[in-house]
Amino acid sequence: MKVFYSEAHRKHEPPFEVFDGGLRTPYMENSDRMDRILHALHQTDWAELCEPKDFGLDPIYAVHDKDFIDFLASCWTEWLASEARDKSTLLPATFALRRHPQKPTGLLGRAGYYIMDLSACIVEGTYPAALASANCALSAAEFVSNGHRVSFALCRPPGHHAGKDYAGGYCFINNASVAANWLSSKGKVALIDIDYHCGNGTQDIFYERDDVLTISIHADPHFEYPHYWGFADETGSGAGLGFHKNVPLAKGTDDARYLLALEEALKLIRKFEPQHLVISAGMDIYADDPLGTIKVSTNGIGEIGKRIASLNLPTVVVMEGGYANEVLGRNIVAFLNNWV
Ligand code: SP5
Ligand code: ZN
Repeated sequence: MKVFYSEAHRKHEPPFEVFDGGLRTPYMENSDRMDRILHALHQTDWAELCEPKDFGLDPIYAVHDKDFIDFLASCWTEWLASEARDKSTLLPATFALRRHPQKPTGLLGRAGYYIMDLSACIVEGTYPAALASANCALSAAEFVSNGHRVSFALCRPPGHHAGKDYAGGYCFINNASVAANWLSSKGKVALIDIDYHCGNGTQDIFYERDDVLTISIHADPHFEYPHYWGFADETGSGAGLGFHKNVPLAKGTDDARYLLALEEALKLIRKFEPQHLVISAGMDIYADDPLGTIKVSTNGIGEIGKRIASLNLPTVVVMEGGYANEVLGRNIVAFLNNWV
């Protein structure tokens, strides 16, 4: 299996994030995650690592506002030139609610406009890492569109919380959405998001479209981040009405109950008859994930992969979250094994 991966992520290593209550915590979305996955992939006899190709900015502008990408490109230099005392990471303390159309010109005003929370911390290497990560997803999509049945985009930073014009939840550019949109020029695309958290950015990007079916299975936003998206009654709008599906799950959801929710999603995908499938593959549904409350086992993750693979669609697997670093490699291999 081709695995598209870039070392550029290593320079995106924010020193901390801020949890609810103001608790400064070491950044959970760290490069050790990739080292664990790389180690596990090297133990297999099927993983073939490849450098991504550079697709330029056009496929990124096709899903994100140019102003937002311009902000990501310039904010670090502006941050260093600013008056801030601690410049270790760019992190605003005031956030836009989007109820008011004003976009201020100052750096912190734009930062609070384009970032939704305290876990999308920006450092010098963030923008190059985010671009390389999107190029991994695009390279994986191109490979599959050339007639192969599967590829894995080992993306870091992840992408599914990044919307048209905002970053959030460790995500800056929505890799899976960039890939799905690129594939959509070749026919209908289904995107299934199994990360523990609702894929709000993906929902935002495709909400009004009927050519990309988006489905997210995740912890119920009544108790879990990202809190304001992911409810079952959000089903798309305009032409996209009926082409988005959220499946919120209760705390403690086990393998059996998860698989029931998955079957519901797979039924919709079969009915949609897409040309390609993109999977936002977060591994934070795992029982011992430090950010999760869902209790899916490694066997369960294997079974989820098996059932998705049984759709028999050309498939791009895109890495999203997963923070139980010690077992992250084992879990992603259990998932991908179904395609080899
Ligand atoms: C890609 C991805 O998985 N992003 C997740 C971002 C979550 N950020 C908010 C974390 C809220 C932390 N709550 C603390 C629970 C500790 N038990
Ligand atoms: Zn997640």
